[in-house]
Amino acid sequence: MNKGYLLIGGNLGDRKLQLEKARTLIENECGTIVRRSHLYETAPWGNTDQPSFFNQALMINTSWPAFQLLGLLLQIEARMGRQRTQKYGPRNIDIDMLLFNDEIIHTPALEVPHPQLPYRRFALEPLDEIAPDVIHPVREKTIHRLLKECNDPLSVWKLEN
Ligand code: PH2
Ligand code: MG
Ligand code: MG
Repeated sequence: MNKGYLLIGGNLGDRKLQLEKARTLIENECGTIVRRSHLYETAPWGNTDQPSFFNQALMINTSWPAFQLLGLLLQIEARMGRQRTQKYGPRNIDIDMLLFNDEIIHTPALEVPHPQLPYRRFALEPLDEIAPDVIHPVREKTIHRLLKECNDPLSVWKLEN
């Protein structure tokens, strides 16, 4: 069984509902969600002139290898009506693979660990809630340590369910 850590997020429409829908589709098609963080409201990274995001980290058990999983995640985004307009722009749903086992993958279609993970509080903070002791296979540091060392000044608020 493979272990994947995902970050789901969005900042358009009913943000809580979009994440709920994404979790349902992930469970139906990709594998079992065995851990999930709280929802976090997070200041928009990259392009600050847009609504704040809701983000959540998930740990899934899946029998799919990384590339097949990516294909399924992209299909779910498409089915949920994800429009790809501007880079870092607003979106109703985004599903990113943060980690996949301890694999290191560098391809144009897929990079794992997610190359921006160490620089983004909106990803590290939820991930730290469910995987503080997991070791980042490139940095060879725990997620908790990466969070402590992260300089991203953008705010992240844990939501009470
Ligand atoms: N995703 C982005 C760009 N900026 N900002 C926050 N807070 N959360 C995101 O998930 C996010 C972002 C590109 O995927
Ligand atoms: Mg993303
Ligand atoms: Mg994405």
